[in-house]
Amino acid sequence: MFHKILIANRGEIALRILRAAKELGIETVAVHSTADRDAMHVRLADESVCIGPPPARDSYLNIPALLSACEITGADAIHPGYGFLSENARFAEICGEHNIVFIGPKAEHIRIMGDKIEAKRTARRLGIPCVPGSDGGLTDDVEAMRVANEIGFPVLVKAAAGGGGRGMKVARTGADLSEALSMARSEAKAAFGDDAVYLEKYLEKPRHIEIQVLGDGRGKAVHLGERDCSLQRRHQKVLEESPSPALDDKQRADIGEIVANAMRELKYLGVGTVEFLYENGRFFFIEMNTRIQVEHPVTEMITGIDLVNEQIRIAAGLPLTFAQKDVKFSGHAIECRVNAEHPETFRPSPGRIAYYHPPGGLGVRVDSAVYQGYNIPPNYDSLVGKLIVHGRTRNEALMRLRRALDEFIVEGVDTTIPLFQKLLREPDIQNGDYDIHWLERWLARENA
Ligand code: MV4
Repeated sequence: MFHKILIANRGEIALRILRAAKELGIETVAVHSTADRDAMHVRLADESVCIGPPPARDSYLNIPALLSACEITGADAIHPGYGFLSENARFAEICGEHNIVFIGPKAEHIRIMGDKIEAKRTARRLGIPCVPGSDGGLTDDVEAMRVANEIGFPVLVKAAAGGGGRGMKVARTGADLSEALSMARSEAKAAFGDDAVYLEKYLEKPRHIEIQVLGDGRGKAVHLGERDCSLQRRHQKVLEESPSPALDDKQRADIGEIVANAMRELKYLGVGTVEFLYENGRFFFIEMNTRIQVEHPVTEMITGIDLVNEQIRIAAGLPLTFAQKDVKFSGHAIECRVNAEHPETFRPSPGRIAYYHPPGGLGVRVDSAVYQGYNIPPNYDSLVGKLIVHGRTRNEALMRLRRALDEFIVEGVDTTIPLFQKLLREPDIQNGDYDIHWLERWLARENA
């Protein structure tokens, strides 16, 4: 097992990793920019190293600084968290070249899944159902038109180097297609330095359902159920829940088994999330994330499995301590991402937290790294914390979430707590009857 883990991240996920490491008896090194000097994970870590000024490119993305911090502290592993370098295959390789274990998947799998065309090819080869479309990148507009006529309009042009909604263009007719192609290519070139694009049938009103997987890298893998992440705004998840209100147990077991088998075949190592669009009873693979995700606590609350603990153990070469038959799902969990933003305009609201009182009680978890007197810096994302609740049923979880939100006091900055209090009064939310566009439609009506 590792002697010392360097946590190459900040905020709540840095604290989350620190907690898992400490419970495994592993020493922790916190790295921070000058803006995060007073961060909670810095205070709680065994050691800390300032790795640069606030801009991420000079600190949390600064590979030489991170490796130097490992060198001077003697850390033998790095946990990248999510965002920053967590899906940077080259960083994973560089860690290996310096005999530092990258706590994450094999670099080759990070690379494959980072190229959305390769990811789909691999998913298809592994028997995972995909959205109909081009089987690779599009060489020219003629081929694009041929594929579009085959699969039928509307179609979606996507960037191979994209993901998370970046570089997507809808074409509803042939006349729209060439413009959509050229816009997608130029945006992809500008954003990612790679203008490769591919085509998919555009699904009008899907849900976003993702499957959590865990593999030991040697052919054993399990799925840990799904998370319904359809409530999103500008491709940022706002609320996630498990199980999905749209699925029954057979659908859950079927798609879970397909994904688990695919990860066994791939010899996938560590945690991963296989993303699907779900429409009219069918699943369509869109992407795979090769990192721990913000919303992982939803899965932890219904399975009782500590995903970061498993990540660290697997990276240290230990076997999975359970098989698929041992994974039991219990109850219902819902997560709200509480941001320091205005609840209607979403304008970021960094600054000093004058008063902070998080909710508690049975089935309530708050994953946050803020505290009373903490100054939320303007340099990074605006996450104050994740409020996760668990209940025996979805209705119990909803009631508990409503109660916990009423208890959650954060003064000194705006937060999106009022947004959630309003959202939970909506019948569609209470009924679980929403798709990926529901939230933006609702916000447009509410803030009109
Ligand atoms: C799609 C789609 C409809 N049809 N692909 C957005 C981010 C990236 N994960 C893929 N995304 C989408 N891909 C096809 N063929 C609609 C979206 C999409 C979306 C997906 C999940 C959650 C929120 C979304 C918001 C807008 C568009």
